[in-house]
Amino acid sequence: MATWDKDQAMFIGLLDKYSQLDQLKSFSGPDTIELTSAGDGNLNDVIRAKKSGQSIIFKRAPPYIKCLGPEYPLEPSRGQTEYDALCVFSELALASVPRPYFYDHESRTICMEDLVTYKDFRKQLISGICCMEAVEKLARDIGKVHNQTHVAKISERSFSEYKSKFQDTELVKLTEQYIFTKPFDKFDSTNKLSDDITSSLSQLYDNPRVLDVANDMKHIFLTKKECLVHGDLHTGSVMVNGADTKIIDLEFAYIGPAALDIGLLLANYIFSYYGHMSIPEDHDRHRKFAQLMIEACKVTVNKYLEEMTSFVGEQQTYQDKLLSEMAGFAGCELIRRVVGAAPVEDLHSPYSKQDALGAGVRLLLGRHNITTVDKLLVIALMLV
Ligand code: ADP
Ligand code: SR1
Ligand code: MG
Repeated sequence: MATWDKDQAMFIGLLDKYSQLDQLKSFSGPDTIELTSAGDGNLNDVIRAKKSGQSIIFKRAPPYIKCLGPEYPLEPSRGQTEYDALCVFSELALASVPRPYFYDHESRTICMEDLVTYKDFRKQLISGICCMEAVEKLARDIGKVHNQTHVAKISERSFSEYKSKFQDTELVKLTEQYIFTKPFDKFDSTNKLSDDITSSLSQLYDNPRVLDVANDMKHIFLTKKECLVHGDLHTGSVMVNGADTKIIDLEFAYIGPAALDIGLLLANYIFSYYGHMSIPEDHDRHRKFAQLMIEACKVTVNKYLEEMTSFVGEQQTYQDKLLSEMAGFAGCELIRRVVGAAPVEDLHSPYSKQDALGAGVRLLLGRHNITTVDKLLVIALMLV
């Protein structure tokens, strides 16, 4: 694992600068701190700093897309959005995110609580570990934030304030490109079209209806301004500790459609479903876990809707549309993780990739007939 020892002086300087913060008191002084990598994300460096048995996290943004390389520039001030979103989430949904300590403009570094006892949710799901209370809490936390920032719920003035704080940053453009555009262009050079999915690609690239619906979803993503959304809510953006969850990686936050976060999350439970269904060894155990992922999707939508009670127009019509949009966003996420630049580890076998791609295509084609989570699952997973 990488170390950041060459950056000692810089981090010690930062801790000195913010030493008036209570949470950082034990880090002040000139002594060295131990710096190690806390994890591997697609975009940023996440660094754990330890001193006298205490630890904190620094998150620093390189001026490019880390997983693609320096030839793909990306605005490094994205940490400001993440810090602002951390503050709003921790206020509106108590204990939903790591506690934010500071954002330092000059060095473009966020400092936050170290979730040292928590684990990457995606990795837990891959290992076959999932606590339904955690699924429920996650859905409720997202519901709380959406509900309390919703255009139909808060004053025009408060909504405008959120809109000016969370503008469409370069990260929104990145999602537009890497979820809604590039994966649907078979000639795009950033796509990762592995040989084991070649035979499945025609259902995507040779069906103009699929490409049209993906384009509709892009339009909704860019224009529907409903509430503050996380913007990149895959299972790697969540850390778990038993029944508790923390949402991380909020740099994509913006004012967007309420359906986006839950749509992405459902797709990620479906990755786990297909990942486990395609493991031949110990099949009964993996099948059982896959069934739990179906339950996770249902619990997610139901608990989310218990919290997210805001609506525009007539309530049932609004909710039907919300579910249909969730299906569309889930479809785009399912497809982009199979063919696009940022794959997921859950899909480890040719079958699981082909199945996820098929589910994505079916959700896009069927999205206008989907108004419940049960129907979404029947169509995605071809349940009978
Ligand atoms: P990126 O923006 O590059 O995707 P993430 O915010 O997703 O980075 O973080 C990458 C990894 O770093 C996470 O998967 C997790 O393992 C670790 N990590 C991030 N934030 C924290 C935190 N507050 N406490 C402990 N580990 C963290
Ligand atoms: C090049 S796309 C990188 C991806 O990583 C982030 O976590 C987002 O999901 C983004 O789409
Ligand atoms: Mg991440």
